[in-house]
Amino acid sequence: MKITDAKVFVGGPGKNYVTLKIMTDQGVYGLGDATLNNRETLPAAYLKDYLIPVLIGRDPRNSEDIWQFLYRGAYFRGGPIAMAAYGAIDMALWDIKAKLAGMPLYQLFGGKSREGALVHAHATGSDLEALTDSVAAYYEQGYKAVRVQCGIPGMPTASYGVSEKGQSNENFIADFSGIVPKEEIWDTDCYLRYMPEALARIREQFGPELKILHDVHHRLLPREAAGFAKSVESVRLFWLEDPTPAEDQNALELIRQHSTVPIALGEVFNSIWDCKQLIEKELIDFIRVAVTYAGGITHVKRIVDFAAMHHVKTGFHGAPSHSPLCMAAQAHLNAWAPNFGIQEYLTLNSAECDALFPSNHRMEQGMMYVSDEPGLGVDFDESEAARYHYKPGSHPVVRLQDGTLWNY
Ligand code: GCO
Ligand code: MG
Repeated sequence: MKITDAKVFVGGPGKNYVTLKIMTDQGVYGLGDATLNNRETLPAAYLKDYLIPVLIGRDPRNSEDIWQFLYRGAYFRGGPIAMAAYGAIDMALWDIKAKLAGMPLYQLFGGKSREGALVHAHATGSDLEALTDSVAAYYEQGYKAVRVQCGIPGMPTASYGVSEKGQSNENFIADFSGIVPKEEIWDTDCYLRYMPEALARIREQFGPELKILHDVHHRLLPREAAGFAKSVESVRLFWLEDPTPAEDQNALELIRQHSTVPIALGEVFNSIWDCKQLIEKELIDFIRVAVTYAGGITHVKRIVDFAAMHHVKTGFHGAPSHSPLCMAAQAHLNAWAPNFGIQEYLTLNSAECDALFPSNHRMEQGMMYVSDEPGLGVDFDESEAARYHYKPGSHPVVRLQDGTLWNY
C-alpha cells in the first residue's frame, strides 16, 4: 500500500482551518488538522514544501516510522509549526489505519473506557452579572463544567477571555481585523482584588456540584499565583489553568507548596519533553496539550500514558481554532484514556462547519459521544471548502499600564 498524493486546504467558516488530505493507491484517504491559530499559513507551507514530497510512495500503515522519520529527520526538532504539520500527517495516517480495519479509532487504542466524555464550555461576561447569565445558559443546557472569565472593574480593557462591553464574544474568538495585533492593558492588582470574590459568587449562585474552571492565561508571577491559588481554595475549583507562563517550571513548585487547587497546564506545549518535569514531579493535575500541535496521536498518546503514571489526567485543549478533525482525534483518545479528565469544547458548531466537516460525533447534556464510523469519523467536503480562503488575523498583545509588554 502506498501514499499517492496529499493536499492542503486553508480556510473555513470564521476560522483558517488547515486541513490535510492524504490519498492512497487503495482509494482510502485520511484527514488531519494542522491549524495553528493565527499562524495558519506556516504549517500549511511546511506540509506543502517539505513533508508531502517525502510522503509520496511510503506505506501509510507505518505511522510510527513516518513520525520518527519526520521528527528526527528535521534535525531541528519540535516547535509548534513543525509539530502541527506532523500532527496532521499522523492523524491522517491513523484515520487511514482505522478505516482499513473498519473500526472507529478508539478500538485501536484498546476500546472504550466510558460512553460519554465530560466537556467544559466557556462562560464569559463583561461583568459578573453577564457572567452569571452566561453560566446559567450553559447550566440549563445540561453542562456540568464551565470555564468562567469575567470583566474586572478598574481594568482599562477587557481581561483575558472577555470581549469589551456590548461586543459579541465572536470578536474574541475570531479576530480577523488583520495581522497587526490589537493591544490590551492588564492590571494584576485589579485582577487579584476582584477575581477571588467573583469566583466565590459563582460558586454561591450555582451550588456545590457545578465544576468551575478558571484560566489565568499566564498573567501572574509565581508568588502572585501561589497567593491567588490559596485565596480561591474555598471555591473548590475543578481547575486553575495556566497560572504562570510555563517556561519557568519551578514556579509551579511554589504554587503547590501553598495550595491544593488543581492545576491545568500545557496548551502551548508541543512535545513530551515540555511536559516531562511537570508530570514527573507531579506539579500539575491536568495536561492540556492538543493533538494537533503536540505532534498528533502517536506523540500525544505517549504523553497520556506517561501522565497516567503520575496521577495526571487529560484536559485536552479545545479552543475554537481546532478543527473538528483535531476534536475527533481527541474524542477517540478521551473515549479510551484510563486517565481521562475533561475535554474543552468550543468548535464553532455552525451549520457551515458541519457542512464542511460532516460527522456523527455528538454533544448531549455537556457530554461528548464519539462516533462509531470507521476512522476518525469526520469527512471533509471539498466543494464546501472552495467557498473559503485564508483571512489574516492575530492574537491581541498585552501591556501593563506603564507600557511594559506582558503575556497574552
Ligand atoms: C483556552 C485557551 C485559548 C487560547 C487560544 C490561543 O484555554 O482555550 O487559553 O482560548 O487563548 O487557543 O490561540
Ligand atoms: Mg487556556
